[in-house]
Amino acid sequence: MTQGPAAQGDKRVGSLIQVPDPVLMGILNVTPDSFSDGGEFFGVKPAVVQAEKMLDEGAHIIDLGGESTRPGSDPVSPEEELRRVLPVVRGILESRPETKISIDTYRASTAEAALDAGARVVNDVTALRGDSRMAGLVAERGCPVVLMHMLGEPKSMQQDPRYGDVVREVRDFLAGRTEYAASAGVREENVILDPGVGFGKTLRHNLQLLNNLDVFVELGFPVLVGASRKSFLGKILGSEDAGDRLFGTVATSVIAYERGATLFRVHDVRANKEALEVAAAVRRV
Ligand code: HH2
Repeated sequence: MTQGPAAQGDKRVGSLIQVPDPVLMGILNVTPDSFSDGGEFFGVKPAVVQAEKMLDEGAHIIDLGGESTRPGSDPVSPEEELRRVLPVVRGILESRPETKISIDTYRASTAEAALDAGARVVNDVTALRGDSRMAGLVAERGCPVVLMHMLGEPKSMQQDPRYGDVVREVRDFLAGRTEYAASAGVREENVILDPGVGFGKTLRHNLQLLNNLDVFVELGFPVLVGASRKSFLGKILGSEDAGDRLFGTVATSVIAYERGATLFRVHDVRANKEALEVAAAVRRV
């Protein structure tokens, strides 16, 4: 199995991230239907304002998505996805030219256009399975790529997901995807792994993954966690409204950090950043 660069204690991700961990990735969904912030930042101006706010709060990366992958969602057309995200990439870079934008897409055409416009990371929830051109594109551009685990597809993934051993199966899947990425020419220092909280997982599966993140860290690549405001938190807390899950989200960030995760994909940058700064200070003593 491939052992990535983090195995040697190097927290750098490709040519992109040379900041100390933890790395905060602020979520920006320009969709009418995302589970938490759907519709809120639909349109270039509100999206750019939200990106500026997250950058001011200390986000290192803005993760921009134009298609919801919430359970039960339908895909949008490639043209529509591009129409949503491209003006926002341009708008953010016009306002804050140094911004590291990650494009949350599984389509090579969308990723390519966003990279051409100045995005620097590809966040692929299908781990390079959704589009046969994606691996080649990422390899050619030499950009960091997030490889995420998902069981099935968004439309049906939450209908009775089953595993023999969820931690082992997700780990084996991610290890296999790192090998695929390497075979396509993706440099190992550009690979980020993500167990895919909420993507074809029950509450128990999500908790088992969070509790065993060190297993993924041991693969030797930086690990990203995207638990922000997700419905498993609502199941624990009894909160129907995704906006009421901030404190639960912060708990997941600190726990994930303690188990070795490096990148945190969150809606609420300031709260998660402050909690992680405290956790990092404790670790440094
Ligand atoms: N979760 C979502 C979308 N993209 N990417 C990664 N790498 N990891 C995640 O956990 C992840 C992701 C879903 O959350 P969100 O973007 O908030 O909602 P929606 O898909 O409804 O737009």
